[in-house]
Amino acid sequence: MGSVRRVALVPAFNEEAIVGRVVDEIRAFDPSIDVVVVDDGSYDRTAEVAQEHGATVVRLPFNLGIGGAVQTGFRYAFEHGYDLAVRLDGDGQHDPSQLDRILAPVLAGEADIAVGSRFAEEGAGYRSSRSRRIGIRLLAWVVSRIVGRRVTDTTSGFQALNRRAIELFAHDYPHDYPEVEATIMVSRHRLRSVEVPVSMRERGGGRSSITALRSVYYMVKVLLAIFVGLFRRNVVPEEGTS
Ligand SMILES: Nc1nc2c(ncn2[C@@H]2O[C@H](COP(=O)(O)OP(=O)(O)OP(=O)(O)O)[C@@H](O)[C@H]2O)c(=O)[nH]1
Ligand SMILES: [Mg+2]
Repeated sequence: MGSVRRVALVPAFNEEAIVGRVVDEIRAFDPSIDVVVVDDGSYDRTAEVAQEHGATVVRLPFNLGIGGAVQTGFRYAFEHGYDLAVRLDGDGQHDPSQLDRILAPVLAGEADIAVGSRFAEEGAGYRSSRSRRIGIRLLAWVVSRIVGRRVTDTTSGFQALNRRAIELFAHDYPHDYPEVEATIMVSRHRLRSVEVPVSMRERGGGRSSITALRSVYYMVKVLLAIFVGLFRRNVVPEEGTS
């Protein structure tokens, strides 16, 4: 892996409590990887903490939301010529010591994008509220039907991507419920995507964007977004635009 130009992209919104540890742990896994924290208009010290821990920080002028933050990261990766990117949440849920699992299929040239799944293994012990679990199953079923392969974790942001996938997401990334729609986008662009079993932690600090009450609302909206997305034109031509 030594010669591959690689970057870790970390979207973070008000994650001052944990983002420093996330940066340190990524470095512990791979001391020579570049770490880029996209600070999504935080009102706390997220940007300062990330910088103190040696990350490059891209500061958005105001809170764009997760999709905008993630696409900013991919643009950075594309424009700076990275061949390989990993993406981890800034709240500490993705364990950098498991990066080798998601990197393996991409480095082997078997996939353009590999996604860590909490639910790929039977009986995987990820704790979540009941309403959220039902929602997760329903979404997984809908998305699997659309993309024609089994997807178990439609909202996972723990991902490894090669240059082709970086290029696609640099040019076009959904903003509302990005991971779910992005999975479908990847399939429509005929990129090769695989799921890899991982374990995820509970949040290390801060606050989740999805409270129990909002789960149902989230489900209805995301299903609508998927439906609308089916009629969406592919923005990026099939052969790369670079
Ligand atoms: N909530 C939220 N998170 C953002 C935003 N922009 C970037 N992020 C980051 O995106 C990542 C995912 O957000 P989370 O709120 O943890 O979403 P989640 O992981 O699906 O939900 P939990 O499982 O409850 O943590 C975190 O690293 C956030 O810091 C934003 O506008 N809102
Ligand atoms: Mg999270």
